[in-house]
Amino acid sequence: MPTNILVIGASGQIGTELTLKLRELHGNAAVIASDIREGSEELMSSGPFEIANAMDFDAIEKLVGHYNIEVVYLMAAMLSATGEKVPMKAWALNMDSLFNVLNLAKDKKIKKVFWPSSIAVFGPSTPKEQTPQTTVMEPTTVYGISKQTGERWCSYYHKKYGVDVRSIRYPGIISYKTLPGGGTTDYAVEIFHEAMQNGKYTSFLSEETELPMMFMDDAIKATIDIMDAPSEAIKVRSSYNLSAMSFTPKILAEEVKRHLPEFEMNYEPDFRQDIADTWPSSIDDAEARADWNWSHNFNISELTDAMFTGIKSQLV
Ligand code: AKB
Repeated sequence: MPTNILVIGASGQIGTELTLKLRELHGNAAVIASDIREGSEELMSSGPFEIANAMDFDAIEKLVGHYNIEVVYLMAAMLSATGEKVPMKAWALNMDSLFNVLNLAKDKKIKKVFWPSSIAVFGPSTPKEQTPQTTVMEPTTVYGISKQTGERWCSYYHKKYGVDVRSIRYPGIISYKTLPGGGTTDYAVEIFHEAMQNGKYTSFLSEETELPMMFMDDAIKATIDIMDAPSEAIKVRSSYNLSAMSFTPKILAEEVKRHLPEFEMNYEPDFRQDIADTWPSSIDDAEARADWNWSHNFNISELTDAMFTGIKSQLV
């Protein structure tokens, strides 16, 4: 019997590619995608898909029972920029969905949980360069507060109830298959689409704003690697720092110019600048590398090449 897996929030930026990768690894029928909205054609046609609200405990419990689910990846969340517009909704979605899944694991209805945290758990009082795994955390966004709180609850459920929950703090994730929605790092995805369609882009972050970033393939690799690691290797049960590269909008614009020499970049920082200013510029992920052998494959040039190739293949 294959292990049946449920991906909640499967239609989103990371959920889409994670589901497709899990289907490649475990077989299409074993990976159930669910979301509150429909996803891409590839996601919907490659295996089971169920409309479900991550905040609805009964709906999630029903899916778990119906498909004999053992492992849940909870990818549904409201991100940093959108969360600031509707703080209470962001809090409700991010926390209720987590408790639903943690409680199913506590009651032994599922065996293993993946839940993503984010660099948004850090705040202005956190050391900005090579931010350590354990450090000051005073997030200023509702998204960051929900992720920091979620980390504490993951750790609590592991210690108190033996729940096998694993988590990583994603940096900005860059991909071409599904657009991100409502994040502060989204400029690093938008720039490629705008460059290829219009030859120019106006960044909502200033040219010197340095943030930690990662190509989607590495984010998926990390997610699968941490879930495949033996339980005793996972020593951090809140969430692991994870790092691949850091860059500014100006540096990324230079990379885009390698492919499109005429590309024009402008800067009009908006409210997202205030969020970015509170986040680290680089991350120390030594513990993830030591505990479960994390390593990344893509640097900024490889990421840029992959984005151009990927978007071009979608345009034909
Ligand atoms: C966001 O910008 O909100 C996300 C994140 C860093 O978690 N991409």
